[in-house]
Amino acid sequence: MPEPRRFPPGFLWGTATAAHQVEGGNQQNQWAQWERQPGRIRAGDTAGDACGWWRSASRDLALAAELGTNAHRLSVEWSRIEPADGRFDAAAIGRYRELLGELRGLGLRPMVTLHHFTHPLWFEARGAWAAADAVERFTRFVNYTVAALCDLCDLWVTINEPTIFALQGYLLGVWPPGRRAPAEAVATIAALLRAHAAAADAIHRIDGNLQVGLAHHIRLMDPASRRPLDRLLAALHDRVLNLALLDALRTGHLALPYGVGQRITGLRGSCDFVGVNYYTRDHVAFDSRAPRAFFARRFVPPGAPVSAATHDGTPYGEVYPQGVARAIAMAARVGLPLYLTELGMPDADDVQRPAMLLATLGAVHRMIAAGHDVRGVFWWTLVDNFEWAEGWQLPFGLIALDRASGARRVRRSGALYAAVARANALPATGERGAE
Ligand code: IFM
Repeated sequence: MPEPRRFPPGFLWGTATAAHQVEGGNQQNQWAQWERQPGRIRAGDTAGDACGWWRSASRDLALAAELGTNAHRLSVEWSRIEPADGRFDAAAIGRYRELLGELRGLGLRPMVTLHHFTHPLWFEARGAWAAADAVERFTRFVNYTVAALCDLCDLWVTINEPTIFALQGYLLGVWPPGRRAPAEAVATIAALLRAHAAAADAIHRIDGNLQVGLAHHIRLMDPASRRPLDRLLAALHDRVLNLALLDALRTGHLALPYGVGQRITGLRGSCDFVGVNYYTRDHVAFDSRAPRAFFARRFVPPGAPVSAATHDGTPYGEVYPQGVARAIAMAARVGLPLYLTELGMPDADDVQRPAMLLATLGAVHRMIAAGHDVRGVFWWTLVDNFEWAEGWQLPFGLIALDRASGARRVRRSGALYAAVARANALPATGERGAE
């Protein structure tokens, strides 16, 4: 009889959220300001009360425990903890202590992200990451926060998806601050890597046992054909989005296109683990009419399975769960243990997600069996929440949220995740989806 596919003992089965997407009532960060500008967010949505976690997350955290998970990744909201430059709010820290205490009480090991796309309005007004003292300001916040919470959490992510934050906000202009300036995008990534290195050093000084990483979004880039120009463009986009950051972590130097070899103090050796956020892949074709997109057209080939549509009608992405294996292999070049800090897809009716979930976890299992040091999975996300420029239109949750009534309903994929998490194993047979 075939054996269940077991994961290593102590494997973390988690879900992931971010402060602005679930807490509600965050008005003092640059995203809330962006949401107030007409036309920025699909259907005019705002995060609003989100999932109400600032008042109480108890119901959702209890559901996370009922799902059999043993970990949860959340982020802290800098604008709550430091509402004015240099002024810290003990009550906000108190609330985060309560949240972390609640998680631990439910048997969920917390992983805390310090910067997940949002920062205070006062930081933005000072020039955000372009300011000469941005790294110092961030490190001061990190020192305060980690010192206040480290007895409750030993897994820390400094910055979530530096490349996505910089490209969306400073190159494509679809996120705050709405800039379309390639040089600023590159400078922002460099500044975020400096901030990460300084934060990691601060965290390790507070307690050498704390584990620190950065969460990197890997979006696979495949050439649309064997034509040399398609291959060249796919390789270039792969470098910009995926490889340059991993190489910077490995070497401690800024690689093209973020820099020309400049060393970043403390970057090499800053991480104890690398966090990988994987969702999908693009096909890349040379397109002479697309100079703004660096002469590339990125698309999903006709006929490929796709997830829900974004505001412009294009899908969020191809459903390509087996790609997680390639993302793991790619991140392994840094030579550190890995956590899959986000995996998921938007699927309101949960038609595709169950098979995609099992196929994804099957691929993770194969990579572990092949010797990769993957220590846990944090599914994005626990409960439907505010999806940035897509507003409330892309539900990623294992739990569906009815915003009108506040009701929660565990989706079928939630029940499947629960079965795998509880068993710490995938079934040998059964629903295996597109594996
Ligand atoms: O919701 C986001 C999250 O904040 C960062 N990674 C991708 C998710 C889905 O788009």
